[in-house]
Amino acid sequence: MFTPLRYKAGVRSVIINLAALVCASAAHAADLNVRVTSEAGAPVENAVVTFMPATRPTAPIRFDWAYQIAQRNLQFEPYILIVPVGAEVRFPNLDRVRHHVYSFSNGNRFELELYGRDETRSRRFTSVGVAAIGCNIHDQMQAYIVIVDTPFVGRTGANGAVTIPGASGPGELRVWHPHLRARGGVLTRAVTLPAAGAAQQAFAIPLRASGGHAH
Ligand SMILES: [Cu+2]
Repeated sequence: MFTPLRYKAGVRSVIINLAALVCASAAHAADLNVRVTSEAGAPVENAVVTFMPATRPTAPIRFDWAYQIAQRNLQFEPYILIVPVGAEVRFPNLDRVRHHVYSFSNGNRFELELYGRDETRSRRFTSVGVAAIGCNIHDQMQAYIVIVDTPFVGRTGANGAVTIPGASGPGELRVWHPHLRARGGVLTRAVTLPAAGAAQQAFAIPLRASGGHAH
């Protein structure tokens, strides 16, 4: 017979078991930790790391950040934007002055003629790759849109590290950085990631002098 007390204890143990299950699955999810440094060992910020699994994911790719590059204080924000191929990117102008946004990058050429404050233009990016973004009026304005066809992607922080959740199995790991001295600015490495637990990968990348650019 179930007494109310034993029933309560039963519910509690079910809750505890559920919590244990959730913790266990979080601990066993395949996390890919990648550290990117210069050849001298300094952390490299703004490197985009992608993992392309041998078995291509078929689900639509969606990221939880805004597909947007704003113009504010004569700078693009953010400096690096990652979007899935086919995404429409907005370019709101939050400055008092007008900007003329363009890219000459192969497959992603576009030009947004001069437009002014609080106006927005948008543009769809249909080619996987990198679109270097500039402004015809302000040479110092620079940004990059990295267009990807994999959900396993991230950008390194100031500590040169990025964690890409859910990546597992065989595939190709790629590191791109605007100043990386390699063909297309990309280094690749074939890897086989474990199905569970955390995997560690490290890249020491050759960098071009950045020409004094803040990034
Ligand atoms: Cu401008």
